[in-house]
Amino acid sequence: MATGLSVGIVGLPNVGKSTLFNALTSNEAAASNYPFCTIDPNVGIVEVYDPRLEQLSAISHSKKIIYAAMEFVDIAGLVEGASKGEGLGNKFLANIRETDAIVHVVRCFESSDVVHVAGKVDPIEDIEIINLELRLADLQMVENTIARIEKQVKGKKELEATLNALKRAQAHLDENKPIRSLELSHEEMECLQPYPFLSSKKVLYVANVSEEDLPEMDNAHVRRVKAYAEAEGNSVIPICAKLEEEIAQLPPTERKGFLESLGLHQSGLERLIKASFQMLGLITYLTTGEIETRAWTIKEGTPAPEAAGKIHTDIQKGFIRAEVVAFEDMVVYKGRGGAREAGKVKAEGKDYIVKDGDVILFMHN
Ligand SMILES: Nc1nc2c(ncn2[C@@H]2O[C@H](COP(=O)(O)OP(=O)(O)O)[C@@H](O)[C@H]2O)c(=O)[nH]1
Ligand SMILES: [Mg+2]
Repeated sequence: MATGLSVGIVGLPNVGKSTLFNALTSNEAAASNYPFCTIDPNVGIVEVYDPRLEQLSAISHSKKIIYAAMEFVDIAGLVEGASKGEGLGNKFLANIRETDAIVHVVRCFESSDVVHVAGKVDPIEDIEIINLELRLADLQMVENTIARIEKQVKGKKELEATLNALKRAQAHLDENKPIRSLELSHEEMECLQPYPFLSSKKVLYVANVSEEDLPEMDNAHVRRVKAYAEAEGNSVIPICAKLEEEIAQLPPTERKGFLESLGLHQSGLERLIKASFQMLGLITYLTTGEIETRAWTIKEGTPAPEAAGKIHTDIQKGFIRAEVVAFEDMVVYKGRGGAREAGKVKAEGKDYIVKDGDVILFMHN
């Protein structure tokens, strides 16, 4: 995968997944640096817009800007019974296994034109249908794995820990709980690491509201989803997918004015991308020069050499130090030279933990 970060869009049929996905990926500015974005019609690569890059690029007179990127996968066909193979269910469940996190779209709009699969709009029931399928698929996987390992375990003590961890996972799923809420020891976590549980993935709910709910994007359905998600420790982003579709068709220069005319400040897609970043604990550091200004995505808490490894493994291996300027200082002192004169360039060693907005020049041999 080109970006190293993939999010699966799930939800019942007719809730607005494809509308949202198409808006994300038809965005004119999107994916210009990612030539592989058309391999699969259900997979799209989206640039993570970040105004800091434009500012830095102007300071450095960069020839190009490369934004961070995220992959979205439109996972269709999840219906009640998917874990039993209903409606090609297993194929779609397999697609989810390959993603890093889940965006769960929930229908919070009433519309007599759009049929609801269950005949009425009830976001909590919808959420629970999907979540149940994910847990059932996990349960099936865990049962098959336990059966297989039990045959091998005789004389192989090292498999016992894995077997015990799998049995704990099984018991948890049997209680109707997602793996994400199972507290695991470090050892158990390592044992379960090879098994891609669907219900262990982080979830962000998108409450798809009607055009009539703009600009507040609040209604009784949304409030129920928020309460439900809060109890689970998950977040909700209210979005009007129909509106996002319209915005994506506008030339980029007209989007802001259009949003503001509706009383909105940010597109739902921007909020969704930001929230996905946050959910995955990701941050961005920056490099800038005449050739390019570029965003690099790392996990929060990444030490400098590993962050450098994103650019090239040679820089990680030969790491000497990181010369770090905070983004704000780059702006105030108009570049690295000015920041240096003002004493704002810090030389950091291999234990330095990279922060969001660090503008870094790596020294290596
Ligand atoms: N009124 C309204 N209709 C929507 C909205 N989002 C999606 N739809 C409609 O709902 C139908 C199903 O949407 P689609 O994105 O194909 O759903 P999917 O099955 O989840 O991929 C389409 O006719 C959309 O135009 C929305 O925010 N408001
Ligand atoms: Mg669809």
